[in-house]
Amino acid sequence: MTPTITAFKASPDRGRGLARDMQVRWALEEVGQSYDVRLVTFPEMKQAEHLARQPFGQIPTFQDGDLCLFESAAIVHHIALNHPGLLPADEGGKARALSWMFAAMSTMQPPIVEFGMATILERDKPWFEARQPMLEQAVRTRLDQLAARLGDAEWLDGDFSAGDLMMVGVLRRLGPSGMLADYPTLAAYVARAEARPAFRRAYDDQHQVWVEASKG
Ligand code: GTB
Repeated sequence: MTPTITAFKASPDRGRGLARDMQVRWALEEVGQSYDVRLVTFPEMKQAEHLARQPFGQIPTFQDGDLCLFESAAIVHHIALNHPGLLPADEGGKARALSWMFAAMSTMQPPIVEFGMATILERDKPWFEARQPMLEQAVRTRLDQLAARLGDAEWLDGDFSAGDLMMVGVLRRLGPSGMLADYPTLAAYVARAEARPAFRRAYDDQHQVWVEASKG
């Protein structure tokens, strides 16, 4: 059966692949699983039909037969468990890849998203000038630690895995800030991931959705 995912009909990121359907598309491309996409508007995401798929009224979701999943990391993990290509064969390697997926979502993502959202939403607020350096430092602390662990390695733990896919998905949200330029090994890590054919296919597909939406 061909799974169906949900994605923004008109993504606020203007097709830059920063919304989280990108990670699901990328995982499906990595394992060679074709998929359908149901595009949803913001109002549709808050209606009962979509809330049954995603209780918080968000994208992405993943439906395969009777199984309906939400949370991008859970979806990518499910794909990785059910297809070869995104997890090592040994149990220890699988568990470590899951650690990196959690690290991406729980340790790296919160300061990165908070910094990004403050840049967009709080620029005109009186506290912005005082708060932003603190938020930036919180991101830099995590980038320093991640760069120290990655060193000169190609990927976080052996071959490319779902852990790298989720980590790169989070790091890409720093793109507009230019901050990664201060971390050459992390910038090269992201560039290596973005050069993967599966990433390119996923990126192009979601970008095309934006192109169509912007035609009105
Ligand atoms: N924890 C959930 C997951 O990982 O699946 C979070 C899902 C989520 O945040 N979904 C967002 C959403 O549906 C889209 S991806 N938001 C609508 C809502 O909450 O009403 C987050 C996102 C949105 C926009 C940009 N952007 O414009 O750059 C980047 C990322």
